[in-house]
Amino acid sequence: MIAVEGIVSRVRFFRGKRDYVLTDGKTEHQFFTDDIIPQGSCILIEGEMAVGGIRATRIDTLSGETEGRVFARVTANVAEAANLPGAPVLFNDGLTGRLWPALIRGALEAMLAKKLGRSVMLRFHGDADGICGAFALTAVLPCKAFQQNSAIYSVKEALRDIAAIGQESRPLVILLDFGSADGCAEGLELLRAAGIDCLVIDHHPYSRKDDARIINPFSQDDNASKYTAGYLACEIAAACGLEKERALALAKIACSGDKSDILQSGPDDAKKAMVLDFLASHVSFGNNLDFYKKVMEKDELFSSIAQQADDSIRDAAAKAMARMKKSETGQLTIITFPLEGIVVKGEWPPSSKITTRVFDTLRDEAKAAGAEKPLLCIGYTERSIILRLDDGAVSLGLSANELAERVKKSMADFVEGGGGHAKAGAIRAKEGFVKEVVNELIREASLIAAGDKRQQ
Ligand SMILES: [Mn+2]
Repeated sequence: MIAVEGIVSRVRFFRGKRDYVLTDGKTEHQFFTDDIIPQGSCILIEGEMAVGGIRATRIDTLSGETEGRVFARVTANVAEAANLPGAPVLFNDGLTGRLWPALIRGALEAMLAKKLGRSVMLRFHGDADGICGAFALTAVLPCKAFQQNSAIYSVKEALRDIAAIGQESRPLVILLDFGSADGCAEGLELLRAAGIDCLVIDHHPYSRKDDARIINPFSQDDNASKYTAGYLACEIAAACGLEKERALALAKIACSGDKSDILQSGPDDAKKAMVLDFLASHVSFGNNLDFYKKVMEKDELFSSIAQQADDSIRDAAAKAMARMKKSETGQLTIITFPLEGIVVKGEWPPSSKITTRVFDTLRDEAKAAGAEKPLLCIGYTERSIILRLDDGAVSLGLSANELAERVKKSMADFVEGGGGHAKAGAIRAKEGFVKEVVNELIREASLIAAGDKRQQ
């Protein structure tokens, strides 16, 4: 007689009969029985060896402490067999090194989920960063993947997911590129109450830093958004065995889409990111990944979409330039333009892309005319302000991030948030106050350009 304990990881129907796979994380046992056993069950079987596996004569469902013990052993066995790398595979700096234990935990969770045949639902943010991360994760872990456009995982969405997979085998929900904001806490709590595990891979500022379910570089540093969620997902996928080249290629597109410079993305990555952003802004909530895969695989389709995406940025930029205002202080040229009526929130093209295009166009024109001067471009909608600076402006002592920090302090009642790098930044103003903030930015920038560098 044979006795084995473990978790039922596969159920197969074959010629009117069921056969099962029982795993302890190291060894898989095939067995069959007339009983109906749900996938994910933790059981002890006794039986005899027969053709096609163990013929079970007795099956006990394990619960409580015994189940906990078996589950822990399965986890330990998977971890041992996984041979996970000791350091980040794609980009190893101080921060990713410190984040590595959390990333490894995510990788182990994914490997375990695959081993146990868990029902996994992946909700990815609808942009290049989220989509590339989802490509990477689904390459190592079978998931049902769906796009999410809102930044908040609401109670409503949690209830929908509970209805969708709550009854399945050891359900797991993964939120990618959103999910750590405080506004998501209630939704996540509901999942937990429904017995659904969850894992959040995100790179937005958050406050619940003791939540072990959240993998987020802001746990290590307050200025960590450049470690994008897509990059983190690629790092996890690489630890799970995704070929390094493929993981790196996806991570570069993800970083390019989110304007992160950690991986030296090139023009090809930027083009792919633009196409994904363009597509994502055109498809509605709940889209799965197949559509994106198809476009990326078909060269002709990809090129024609890239062309369309680019044309609409060009058209929007032309409209914005027809409205721009110019002011000059010393060497610095400041261009401002309202994007009201040109940008529709959530649609293509976004204000950041239009502002960048105006900025590039003006610089190209100045260069062609041999009249290059330090340039600051400010595009704004009802709520958001986009800043672009060239090297000349930076050498005058200007920085988009610094400007954002200044108005956050000097206009605390008018500004909700903002930040960025030296040459690019964004500010969120409170409703009705965007013009005041833009005027203050012009004033501050003019002061600095006029030589008032002591404040830096
Ligand atoms: Mn992102």
